[in-house]
Amino acid sequence: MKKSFIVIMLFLSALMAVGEDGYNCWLRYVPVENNNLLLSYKQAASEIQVNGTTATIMAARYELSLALKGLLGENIPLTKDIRKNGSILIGNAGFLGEGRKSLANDLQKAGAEGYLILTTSINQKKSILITANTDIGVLYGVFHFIRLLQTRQAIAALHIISAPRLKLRLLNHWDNLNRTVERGYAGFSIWNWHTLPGYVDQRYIDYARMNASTGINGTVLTNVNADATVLTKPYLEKVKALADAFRPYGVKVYLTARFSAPVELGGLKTADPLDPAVQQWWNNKVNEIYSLIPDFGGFLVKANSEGQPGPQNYGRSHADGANMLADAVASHKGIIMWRAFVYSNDLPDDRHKQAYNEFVPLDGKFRKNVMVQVKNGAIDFMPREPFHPLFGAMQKTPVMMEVQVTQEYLGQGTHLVYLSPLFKECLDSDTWSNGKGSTVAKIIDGSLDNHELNGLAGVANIGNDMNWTGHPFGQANWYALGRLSWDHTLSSGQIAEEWLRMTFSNDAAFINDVKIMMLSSREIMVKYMNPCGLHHIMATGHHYGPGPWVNNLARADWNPVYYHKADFAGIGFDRTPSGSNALGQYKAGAKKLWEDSSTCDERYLLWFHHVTWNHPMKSGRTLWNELCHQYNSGVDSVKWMRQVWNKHKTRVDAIRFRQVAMLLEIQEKEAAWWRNACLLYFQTFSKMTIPEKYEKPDQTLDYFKQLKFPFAPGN
Ligand code: BDP
Repeated sequence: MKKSFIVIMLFLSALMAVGEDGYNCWLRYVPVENNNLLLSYKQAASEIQVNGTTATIMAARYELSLALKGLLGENIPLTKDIRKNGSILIGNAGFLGEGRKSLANDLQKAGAEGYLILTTSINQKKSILITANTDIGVLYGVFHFIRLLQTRQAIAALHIISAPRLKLRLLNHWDNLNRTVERGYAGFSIWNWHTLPGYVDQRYIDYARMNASTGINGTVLTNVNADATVLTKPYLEKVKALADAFRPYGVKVYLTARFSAPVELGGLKTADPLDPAVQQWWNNKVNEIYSLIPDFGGFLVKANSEGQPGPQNYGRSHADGANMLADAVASHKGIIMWRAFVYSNDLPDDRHKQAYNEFVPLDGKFRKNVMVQVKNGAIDFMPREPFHPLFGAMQKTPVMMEVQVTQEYLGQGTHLVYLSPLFKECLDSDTWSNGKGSTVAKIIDGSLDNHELNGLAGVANIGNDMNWTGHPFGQANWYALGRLSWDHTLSSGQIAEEWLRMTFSNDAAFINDVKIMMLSSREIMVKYMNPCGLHHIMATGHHYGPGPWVNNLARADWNPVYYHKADFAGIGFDRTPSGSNALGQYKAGAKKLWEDSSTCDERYLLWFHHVTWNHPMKSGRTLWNELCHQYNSGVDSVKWMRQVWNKHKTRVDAIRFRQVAMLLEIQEKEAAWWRNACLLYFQTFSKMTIPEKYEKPDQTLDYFKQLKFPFAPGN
């Protein structure tokens, strides 16, 4: 062998030994390091019997074999009939014959998508049975079982019954057909429309695996700012190829429907939803889609919002528009997710109030297969918002929640911000719609108002970067979306711990520290970006970095000054009856938390009140000093996050360690940028000094104002 060849090989193997590229996300099947545990796992998994041959059961078999090989370090043989103690049987309960009867109760609890994992006796041999009423339930059960091993749980006596609390567990991709991703920070779209349908990238299958492992069961492939081209025949064939790739994993495909498609594609003069020719056009289009994709999920629609066409262009209501599409998909069991993210420049009213005012009168007017999709907060995916007042206000309509997994306003691709606490904060909020305890979670899971149709969607943070999400910790937010949509009662801590164990390491010291860092990260981001209820003070267009001074945009409610209303007297948006009275859209129980500026939960103070710079805060500080304190403590906390991470250098592979370390360094700089720019700007109104003990801004306000980022991603 040539010497140079050997040197290259050594170099390559050294490289491979030091790092991981993150592609496998949490489906990393690395050897179990504890010998006792390894032995017990080997004893419990000495052979596998698989009942069934469908594509979904084959996917389950593939995953289980792959995982066991990686975790246990050996190929586990398949058997047709269990002969040994310590076997695993996977399969649909339909194969269990008489044995099924004894499981009737458990199977009933598992429902259509849930599963059982039981330690039991099969052929008089101690075995683990993973079964369900459906094949997809079996696959979910297999992923759960694998997770037990990945997180090093004991598996000697299992009795697990699990069923999803939500029916629709969706990703919303804001991916354009040219492969740019609106608000995407992880490269280009993973959908390579040009090479589809002929070329089905392995990545599509791995995407489906990742989703199924968390319970995600649907994906909207295209941007809500929709392009009608995706509804043309050649593109529908590409969509079909994706649907075929995802189907074994239970991931249904949905598309965004551009409301003006009948005009743009069909050559009609109108897209009026009450026009029979328009209705016919959609019926034909829908039939065409279902002839290619029999289990097509339906449409997500952004209409009459931010320049998108919609029924109001023809003097019709959102219900008229949604119902027309709902009628077209109904016979195919399709659904329409109609977004409530609407606000109009022509209305001088507080943007906070507009969706509620528009949609509440339509409650009860939608077809059965329409869901209204509402963002978690009333404005727009801010670091902290009160829950959207539409939750609990449309009891006759299934309302689903939309959260942003991609971090448009939450640090984009450079900040480590674990979002489960944000999602849970909204889910756990009490709307008081049916008295105390009417949480957003109970509204979106349908239990409060008895809705069969229910769901949660997250705007995806996925792109074609090697590790899918750009920031390695972005994967945790994708994972958390899936886990919470399966079971919103899980705690953020449990989800973080599972994810850390599977993605990085089972080392206790590492998990303890990094979990605390993850759980604190959202609050830290709020402090250095939007403390005390500030919101929408980011720079224009790309939304990267601070821009509280911006006051020159075409629409009043696009300008940060519209939201913070800083003046010489004070700061904040008065949403009490003396101001916009957005508070009036909440029930008394919820309102109570916020209505009085002297008792208001301070995390929302400037969201609901305009208060003086000297307003006394619970800390004993004035508002101005509190803002200085919070901005500084946010920055200091990012320094702490860096220390936590650096402490665990030896516990993480070198590549991912360095990626996170570099990103945390950027995060610290950007946190200081937010602090300095915001304090200097607000100081022009407060005329107060930044207390001595805090670090002084290193640049002038003018410097921050002139920063430009013409090629910032996601715009
Ligand atoms: C805003 C985003 C914009 C989206 C819009 C939406 O900046 O890119 O199109 O939300 O949700 O936050 O429709």
